Amino acid sequence: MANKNRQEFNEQDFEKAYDQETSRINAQLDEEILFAMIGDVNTGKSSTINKLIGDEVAMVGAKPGETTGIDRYIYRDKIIFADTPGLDDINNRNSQETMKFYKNADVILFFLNAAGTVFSEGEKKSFEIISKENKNILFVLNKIDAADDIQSLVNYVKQNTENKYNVIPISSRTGENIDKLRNEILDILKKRIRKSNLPGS
Ligand SMILES: Nc1nc2c(ncn2[C@@H]2O[C@H](COP(=O)(O)OP(=O)(O)OP(=O)(O)O)[C@@H](O)[C@H]2O)c(=O)[nH]1
Ligand SMILES: [Mg+2]
Repeated sequence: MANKNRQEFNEQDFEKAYDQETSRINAQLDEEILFAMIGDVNTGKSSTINKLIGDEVAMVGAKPGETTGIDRYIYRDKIIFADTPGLDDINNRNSQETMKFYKNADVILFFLNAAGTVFSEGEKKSFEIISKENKNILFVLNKIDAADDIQSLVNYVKQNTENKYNVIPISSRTGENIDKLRNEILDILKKRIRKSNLPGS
């Protein structure tokens, strides 16, 4: 019990530090940065938005195809998370909307379900198309609470993408590694600030 309390305390502390850091970064950003949650249905895109924002803003459902349109969530006025319909939504029109939308994203969080077929043939095809247009991709391997041997799943994704992209294993259910995902997002944002401060930019 004492341990649990301590962990909760640390999480709250971390949350506060993260809030302050993102506010500071937000003030230094010249333009809006859009993070798009992209991936097959049911991979936990909406659940992860809720964890990142710290509130139940996005609808989550066990039934695939819960998110039916592009939903923008403003985390800070220049830091935006966009939720999207799954790439393999049986309602093809919803998936098509995502395949149009990802081009507007500055950063793509490409979601995979650790408890399903990780980086399936369908996902590989979507990834090929998307990565041709936009290489700012971060893989999010969600549902690690419901899977075994996470490291080999991470390795599998890396091997199939020439080791070019980071893969963050998380659970948006238990909150495991959400801090890692947040840190990765902070790093991406900090690089943006540095870029815009370069002479001539
Ligand atoms: N075990 C487990 N279940 C999860 C996790 N994240 C989400 N889920 C469950 O997976 C289901 C789908 O979650 P959503 O967040 O709605 O997934 P989505 O990718 O937004 O799905 P669509 O909107 O249908 O494309 C829900 O039943 C969630 O409770 C996780 O980390 N672990
Ligand atoms: Mg959704």
